[in-house]
Amino acid sequence: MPATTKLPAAVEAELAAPYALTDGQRQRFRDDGFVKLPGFYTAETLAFFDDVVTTRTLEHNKYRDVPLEQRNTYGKAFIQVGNLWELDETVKQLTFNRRAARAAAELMGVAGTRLWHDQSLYKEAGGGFTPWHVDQFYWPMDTTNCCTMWMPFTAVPLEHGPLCFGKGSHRRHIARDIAISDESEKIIDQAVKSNRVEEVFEPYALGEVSFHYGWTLHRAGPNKLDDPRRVFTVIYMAQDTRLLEPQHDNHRADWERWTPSTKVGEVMNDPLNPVLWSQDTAE
Ligand SMILES: O=C(O)CCC(=O)C(=O)O
Repeated sequence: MPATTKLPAAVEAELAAPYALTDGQRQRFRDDGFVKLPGFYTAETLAFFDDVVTTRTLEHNKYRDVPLEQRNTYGKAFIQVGNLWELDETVKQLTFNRRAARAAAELMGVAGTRLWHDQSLYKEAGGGFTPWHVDQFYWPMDTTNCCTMWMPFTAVPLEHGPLCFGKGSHRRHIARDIAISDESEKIIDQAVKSNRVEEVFEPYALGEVSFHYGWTLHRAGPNKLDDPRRVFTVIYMAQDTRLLEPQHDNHRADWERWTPSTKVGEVMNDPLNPVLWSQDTAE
């Protein structure tokens, strides 16, 4: 693994400092299933990590030699590289940052957060839409207290493919048993419309991030611009989350990849799932 690059002092300080969440933001997250937090990271922090995450993502891009038109819908949607923190000590400092792990805990109202995994999601120039789906379909967790931080390295106007959320859909039990696919796009789109779920599709300002629950319906539009939509995500779960008996192959694959030493019914205390922030150890 490449040696750690020393973080600029201002970046290091920012990653350790809490984000001042308001009561309104916490309430919106719980009511709507997502919240967008402006000014979460500064331009300096974003530019610093953009470089290293982009380098590692392109190095590990399995579609390097496959043109967009030869890929399926999922392959057109983004280049996806998981657990970059295992590949790069500098990225590890981003994935493990206490600012975001604490915000996730405070939004969910739990005593601490554990890492599920990180991933980069780069929607190439001309890349396709991300079909409607719910993330927790894939995750064998015994809790609803799990969420993703979606962190773009740039501002994301509508033409760049920001996330679109189904407001309040984490409480509606809509289409929870479908893997992301052309089918999920069609079925969930119909369900969203027939259940009158409000679709919230807004641009992201530079420095803005969003958090969404594992059961929140979401999708993203295509990238109509000439530069890639460069996004990093970190997935958190409550620190006491236990492994569910897997229900299908996607659960089994995620178990094997993201928490291999955990046994069914145990707290996910695998070395891949450290507690990143806990009120018991907070300074
Ligand atoms: O970035 C995208 O297009 C999709 C992201 C997503 O589904 C997620 O982070 O849960």
